[in-house]
Amino acid sequence: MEEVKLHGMWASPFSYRVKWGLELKGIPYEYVEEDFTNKTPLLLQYNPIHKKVPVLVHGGKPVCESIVILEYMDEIWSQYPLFLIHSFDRAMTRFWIKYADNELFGGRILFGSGSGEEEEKARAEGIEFLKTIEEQCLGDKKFFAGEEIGALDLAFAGIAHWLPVVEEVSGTKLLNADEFPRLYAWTQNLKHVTVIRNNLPDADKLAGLYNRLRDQRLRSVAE
Ligand SMILES: N[C@@H](CCC(=O)N[C@@H](CS)C(=O)NCC(=O)O)C(=O)O
Repeated sequence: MEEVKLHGMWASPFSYRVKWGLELKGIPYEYVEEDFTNKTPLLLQYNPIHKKVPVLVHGGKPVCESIVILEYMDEIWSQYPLFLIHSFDRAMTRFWIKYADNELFGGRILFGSGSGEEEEKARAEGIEFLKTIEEQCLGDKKFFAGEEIGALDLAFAGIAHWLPVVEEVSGTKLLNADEFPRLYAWTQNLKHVTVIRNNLPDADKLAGLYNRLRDQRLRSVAE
């Protein structure tokens, strides 16, 4: 089997999408941790356009962008398909992932200019986003992909583990169990899946990082 390497970063939900995909498929891989203040020359060589993680290197060839990587993995390793089999279902999955990846409200709440107005707008958009995916995408299913987790669950996992940290650091509650019972139940179901549970960044460490970055951002805006 050709060598598989994953360049990632411990706090990056995009890196975890790929890590979980590899774990679900049972693919042995070497993990390379990237430091964003001192990226490895290999990362810059593999992803010269965006210079971002994750990058999956398969047999020396780099594949970039988490969702492109997951699709590639399904084509190369057919066990535990992450995308659904039927073309229509696959198209819907891609649609919702694109929708989610355009919604960066968490980043705006945490690392915006700190203005109350901007945070309130990001919060309102976040709640609208959660409502849309609960009603129109999750419905009454256990997981977004059905009975087992799939690409959509990996793509939305930020809501289950990263969002609570964003809420804590910013003091802004979005995912209320009373308001979003089905989505909240999904976050619990997801965190019970062994591969997810065993591969999550420490929430306190994540909160420490987000606090530092938020302070830096607020100081630079104040200057
Ligand atoms: N659309 C990309 C997003 C990847 C991304 O934003 N990666 C961040 C970490 S979460 C990164 O590498 N940032 C490094 C930097 O901006 O210098 C994907 O899905 O892979």
